[in-house]
Amino acid sequence: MYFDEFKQQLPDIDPDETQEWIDSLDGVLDQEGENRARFLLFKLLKRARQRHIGVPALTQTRYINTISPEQEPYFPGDETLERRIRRLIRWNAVAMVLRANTSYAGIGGHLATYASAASLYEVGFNHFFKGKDDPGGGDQVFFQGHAAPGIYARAFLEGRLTADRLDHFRREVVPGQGLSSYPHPRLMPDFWEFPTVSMGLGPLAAIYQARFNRYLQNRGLRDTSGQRVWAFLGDGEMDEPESLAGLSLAARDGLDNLTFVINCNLQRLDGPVRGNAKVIQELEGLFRGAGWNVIKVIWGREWDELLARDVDGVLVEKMNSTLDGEFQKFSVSGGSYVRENFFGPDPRLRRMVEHLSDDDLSKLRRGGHDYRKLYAAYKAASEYRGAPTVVLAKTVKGWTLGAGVEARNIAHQAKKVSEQELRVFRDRLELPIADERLAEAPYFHPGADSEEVRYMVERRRALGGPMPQRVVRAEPLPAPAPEVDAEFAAGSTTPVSTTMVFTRILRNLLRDPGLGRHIVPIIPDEARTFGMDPLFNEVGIYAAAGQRYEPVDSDLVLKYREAQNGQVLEEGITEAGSMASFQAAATSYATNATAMVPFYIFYSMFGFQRTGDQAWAVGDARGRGFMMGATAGRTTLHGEGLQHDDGHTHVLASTVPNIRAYDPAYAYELAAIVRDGIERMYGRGEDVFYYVTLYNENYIQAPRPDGDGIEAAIVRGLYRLRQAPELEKPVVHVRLVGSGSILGQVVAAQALLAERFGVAAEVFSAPSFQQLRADALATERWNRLHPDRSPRVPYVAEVLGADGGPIVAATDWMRAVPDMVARWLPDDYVSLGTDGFGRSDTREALRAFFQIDAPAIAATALSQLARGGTFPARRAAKAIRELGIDPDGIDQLDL
Ligand SMILES: Cc1ncc(C[n+]2csc(CCOP(=O)(O)OP(=O)(O)O)c2C)c(N)n1
Ligand SMILES: [Mg+2]
Repeated sequence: MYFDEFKQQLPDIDPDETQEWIDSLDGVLDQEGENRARFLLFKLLKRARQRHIGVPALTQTRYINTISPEQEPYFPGDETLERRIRRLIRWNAVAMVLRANTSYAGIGGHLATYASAASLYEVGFNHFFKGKDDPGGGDQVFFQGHAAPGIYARAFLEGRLTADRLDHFRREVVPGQGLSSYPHPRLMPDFWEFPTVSMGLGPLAAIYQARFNRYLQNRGLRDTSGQRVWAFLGDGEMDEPESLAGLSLAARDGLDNLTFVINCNLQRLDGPVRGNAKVIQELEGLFRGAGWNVIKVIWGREWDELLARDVDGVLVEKMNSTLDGEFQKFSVSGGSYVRENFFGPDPRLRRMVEHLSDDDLSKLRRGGHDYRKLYAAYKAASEYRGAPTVVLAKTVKGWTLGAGVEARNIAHQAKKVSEQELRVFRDRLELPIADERLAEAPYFHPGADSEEVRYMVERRRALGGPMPQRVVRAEPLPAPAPEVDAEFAAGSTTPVSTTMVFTRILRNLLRDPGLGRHIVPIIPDEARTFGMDPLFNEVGIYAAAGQRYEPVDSDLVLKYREAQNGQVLEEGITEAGSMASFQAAATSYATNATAMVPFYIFYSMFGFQRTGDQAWAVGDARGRGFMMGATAGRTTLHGEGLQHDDGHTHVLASTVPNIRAYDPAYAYELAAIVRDGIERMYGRGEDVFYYVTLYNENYIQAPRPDGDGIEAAIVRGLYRLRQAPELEKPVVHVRLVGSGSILGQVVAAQALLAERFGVAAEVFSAPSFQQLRADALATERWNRLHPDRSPRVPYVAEVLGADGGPIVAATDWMRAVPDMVARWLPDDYVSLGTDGFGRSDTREALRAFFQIDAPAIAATALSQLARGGTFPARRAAKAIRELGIDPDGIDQLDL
């Protein structure tokens, strides 16, 4: 609507007045030139903004600091002392990486990133980041992954890490002894909170973390109003699609509890981020366009005086028109080059710096190295209301590391510096380290009583304790009440899907007096597909602004109800955003001292396949919760075709070490898995999370078999569902195994074998091949390491022993899933599955095509019996044809 004001066809109530304004502009342009005209227009726009006229913000402003010198606040710290602290940290960060690489060539580590970001972090540590003891609960800081050395060096000075610990940087095999290469809560659970080093995931996770803090607040679960989320990011990292994916959500939800700090050193790994343009300007446009508050910190204080004398606007124009690639060249080329090539070409600019020596010119710093400018930016960011803020800080990669590294294209990879360079570095940092010790790159600690250490420790104490720090102080949650799942033991009388069963479990959980408030349903625009839309009205959809309109279905019971205290996170079509949301909820027991139970329900194909890296991050972050892959199965979801039919995410899920993956067939199995999961994660505090697949095929849900220990067996992954039928002798035996929706085909195959071929089959349900494999691997390892003891038997082999005939396993997944346990079973174990691309057709046709239907299972059993000599081979061959299978038909993998 704002843009309409500029349209010509809008009526003009005073054309003469309008023409006067246009004439004035023309006059300035003709007589005083472009710079003056631009200056005036910017002034007018600024004034318009101040007076709230409602003109949209420019997406790009001039290439100068957003906060001008007269707007800078009083700096409350001791700038000189804080510089000395920075120097100590810089030194130790470098020493740690050098020592590691001297002792263990190739162990790696980064010097240049932290060197460029030291001031960005230190302003935060000394003046802004609130620790866990802060009454508001403390800030949540996402550290740039490869800046970790500097964070360790600070912890060393504070006395949180010993020199020995620093000497174990990147050597973590002995638990508790090493320091992770990057932030990994899995490996340093008392230190790091947020895994960040997979670029792009940090910015997205930080946005959803800030949003989740608001969710907790608005639902009355925890007061998070005193907390701020800080995300430190690289300018190269911003090219990841995930980095920008959440920007509009952050603005829409008014997340003024969120600050991004982007370290714009203009470089990534290989070279310049935007050599032919300006990354800061590009990012400003993106963020401002998305509705963020943008603060640019481009120039250090030395430039203030020059800009104040820029009466013709030539300096600003030069700043605007110089490319990042050129700025990099100025950084490495020294003062006289800058005089000639930056100031020199324009005589007015050249005159402006006549009073400065070449050395002075080389010391005209970038803003990200000016502590006061950063302080002003962070303060403004913290005080800004109504939108998130991004601080775009221009820095030099490798700053202080010397000419061999600073702003060089190789800076990112630099892991070594010569003794000579180290000497220069030491002198620059003014540290009392003897020449003869330089070769060993010793750590330097001035002592706990030194002024520096006392100052930094005192600052942290005043701000609520050390940072980073991960603590778990959430209360355990109660087990679900019996009413949550009692109904599922009886099975169903009408055909229903496991998705419908799950919806029922979720509803019961939401009503559970002890757990209900802690349940977080997360759904990316698919609730209706899964039959979960009744939740919209029942518990409401979370909306920061509540519901400011009357929904079209307001007269219906199942209305689309948004509310500020809504419980469902209806994320819209963003699996990446939903995973970030899941991560925030799943780690809430640690990051917000409030255990929450997220159920993230999604189209299974678009889960692990699309956002597998985020699942890995959840595992790293020790997240706890349930990922529910609905519409699972290559043939069970039948009409949607190749891009939808998921027959492989159980393989992908099995690559995450702490995931428990389940493929339940019946309501009672699903109920047992969910109950065990809640007790395991929120009662006993195990750092695992779940992947559970759900189907949309309606069938009669079997009643729970009698017998003690059935739930335990379900959780372990395998149990006998049906005995072999009593048949007339002589009887041949086989064993059939299935999971998920294909268990029904296995049960049908049992009848087929008995009725048509006189073969007696037992049926086993295997809700988790992955858990069976985990148990077998652990058992095998024990046996390998204890050759003198009688071997233990893996659970899968115990249940499916050597006797009982060949074993045929069938699922709606790739054969790799049942094959996970093949190694521990007799040689005649064979699997059937859905390898190959899916396609659309009827379920029956698809299951015949992939050979996982009852006839195919029965035929396979007969074939295996024939190979073993207990069934006539010619009869088996005939049976295959009788069962409607073309033995020479096309293999689905060849299509
Ligand atoms: C998803 C992903 N891809 C690649 C990398 C490897 N990597 C680590 S740092 C880096 C360059 C980072 O550049 P930038 O974001 O500008 O950070 P800087 O070090 O310059 O602050 C790359 C490519 C990674 N960590 N994650
Ligand atoms: Mg960079």
